[in-house]
Amino acid sequence: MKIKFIPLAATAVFGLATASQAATVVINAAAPTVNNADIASTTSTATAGSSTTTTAIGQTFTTLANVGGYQLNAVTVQVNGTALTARTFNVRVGEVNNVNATLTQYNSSTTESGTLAANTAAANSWITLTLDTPIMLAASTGYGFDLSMVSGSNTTWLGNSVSVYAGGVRFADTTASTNTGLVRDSSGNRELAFHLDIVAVPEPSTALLGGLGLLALLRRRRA
Ligand SMILES: [Ca+2]
Ligand SMILES: [Ca+2]
Repeated sequence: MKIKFIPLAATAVFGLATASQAATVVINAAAPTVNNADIASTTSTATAGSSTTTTAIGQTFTTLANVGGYQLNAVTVQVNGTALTARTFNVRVGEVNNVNATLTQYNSSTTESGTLAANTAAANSWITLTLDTPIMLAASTGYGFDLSMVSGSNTTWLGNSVSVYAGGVRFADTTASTNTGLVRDSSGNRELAFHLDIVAVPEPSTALLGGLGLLALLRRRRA
């Protein structure tokens, strides 16, 4: 009887591995609240490029200085449009060498896909892609994220025609379909309207050693 359960277990594990690549996608009228270690630039004055199956639109950003680093949970971008048909996005996140470079590429990146159901949104709504597997970010480091289409209509984003966030810049990557990592700044000085849900990671050595030291001290006193 036990042998019969092995294929079932293998199927279950495989299913979990596949699901880990799927982001959850929702749309809201308002931008998420900025709290914890979130990085956001939520003003918009103009359209800021369209994500297609061959063009990714993204934004570079710079993490703050927390020694333990950060965890990126979700990416939110402001969309131009109201009657949105169902569509599937690729959201890619990776480290870059220079957040304000005119031509750069990801040193490494990870991608998840997520589908937005057809909806009628309020004007200038915000699409949030919550990552199935949160991404760990190092302190004081340049990163970028971008969005391209897997299927469905092209999606046009909103942003600023001038720089309002010093830690990065909007970019377009016309090689998104091959995911080769070439990232091109399409305008030089513009911003996506974006929000990154980020929490600081406690420095593990300090917390762990502090706890162990206290425990050892208590044990010594009791002895
Ligand atoms: Ca900027
Ligand atoms: Ca947050």
